Amino acid sequence: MQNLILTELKERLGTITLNHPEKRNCLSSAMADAIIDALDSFQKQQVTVVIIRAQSGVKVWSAGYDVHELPYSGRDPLPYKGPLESLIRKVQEYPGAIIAMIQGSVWGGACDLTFSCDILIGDPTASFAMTPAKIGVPYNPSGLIHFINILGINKAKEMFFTGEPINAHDSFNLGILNHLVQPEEIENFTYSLAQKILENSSLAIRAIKRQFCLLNAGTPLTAETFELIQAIRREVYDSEDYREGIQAFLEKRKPQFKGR
Ligand code: YXS
Repeated sequence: MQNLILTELKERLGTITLNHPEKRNCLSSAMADAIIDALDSFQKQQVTVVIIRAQSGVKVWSAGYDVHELPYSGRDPLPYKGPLESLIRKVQEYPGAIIAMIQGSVWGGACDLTFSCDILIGDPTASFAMTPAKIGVPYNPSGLIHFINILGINKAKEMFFTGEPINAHDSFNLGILNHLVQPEEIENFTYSLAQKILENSSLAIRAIKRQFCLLNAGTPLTAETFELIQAIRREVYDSEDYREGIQAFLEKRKPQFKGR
């Protein structure tokens, strides 16, 4: 089995490179587990900064969740303990800075992954498309909060309702990208920013990141609101449209949604 990711460690700077371009670096459970294991290993070695990237020159940074692994019907497609959600929590809880270095297009759950990183640096080939509505997936509250926090609710709604990519220039203007740099500069720029962080107190960075994460987690929900959200989501992933969305993707055709 090929290595789905490549890892590198130089002093306290780790790098994880997505390495499955044949399947557009889609976030299969195997890929998610490999990234989680790499972060666990870096954490044991007290690695303070981790860069997550794809191979140079790819057109697709990651095509998002592996559609073949979406449950066909009747089960939550994005459960709390699912591979994507576990990976996103691992990134958010990692006791150090995680920088997403983005070249190429980012799709679906991979947007949520990058948005959960601490700093995003992209080149002009970077773009972000949130496509659950194209497939018929209801998404989930913890994911939606990430997009509201970064984009504001209006742009977040447009991103989810249209499923259209946001290009690099607009991503920088919207605050998705911390920095937009030329392809030939992005590696040096990212690594020099990482070095600046490495010069600072790792204890302070860990405490500050934890506070950001707790403050960013959104307002508490009442039990009834939480149950209502689950009922709203179940109506969708129990629907014919959900099954049609997955089938259409697998058959490489446009879905025919019927609203039921
Ligand atoms: O046909 P083969 O075996 O060569 O495999 C093809 C694709 O099936 C595969 N692939 C994927 N497999 C599983 N899950 C995926 N998300 C996925 N994306 C791609 O990779 C091989 C090459 O794909 P191909 O021929 O389409 O490449 P391309 O260069 O022409 O187009 C690249 C993309 C990314 C524009 C295209 O692959 C695409 O639109 N992929 C799906 C992007 C997407 O909608 N992702 C969201 C997945 S669902 C998800 O993330 C969440 C559950 S949610 O929906 O809630 O956001």
